[in-house]
Amino acid sequence: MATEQTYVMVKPDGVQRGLCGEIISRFERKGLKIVAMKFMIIKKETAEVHYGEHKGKGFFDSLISFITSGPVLAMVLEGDNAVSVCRNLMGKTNPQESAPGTVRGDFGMVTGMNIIHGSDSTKSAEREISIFFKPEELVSYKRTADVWTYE
Ligand code: D4T
Repeated sequence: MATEQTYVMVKPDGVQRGLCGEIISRFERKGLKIVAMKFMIIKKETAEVHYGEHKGKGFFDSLISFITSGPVLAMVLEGDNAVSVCRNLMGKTNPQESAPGTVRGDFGMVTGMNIIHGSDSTKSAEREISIFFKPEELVSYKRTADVWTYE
């Protein structure tokens, strides 16, 4: 089993639209384990580090001002292949192309307000988790439901 941790974040539009509970619930019901969670307003400098790969692109400034415009709900989720499992639950970057049943497919209309972020690789996950969480904020525990989740 390839147990991974991934960084998932409900963006300011998702928070403002009251979707935090719905989104957490989807990940929980899937079988992912919550390892850490934090509600915060991201500082501009931190947002620029997080989205560093997009620096210089046309949408960079609006992306930074959007992601810092209100609170986000940041979390670390764990499970077998958690990175790709979470990306599949989120849907494509453009919500108009996301499949129904995904978070973006069910709730979003435009790429610039696509409700949720999730790491796109285990390398990105490691980097993003370390930007938003201290190692001691990741909670290590045994989840009894795992015996009914994994063979
Ligand atoms: P994030 O990183 O937010 O989970 O989104 P994705 O991984 O699905 O997509 P991304 O890195 O390509 O884009 C990051 C972020 O920028 C916004 N965006 C993206 C935008 O406003 N306009 C654009 O043209 C693109 C490509 C949306 C997500």
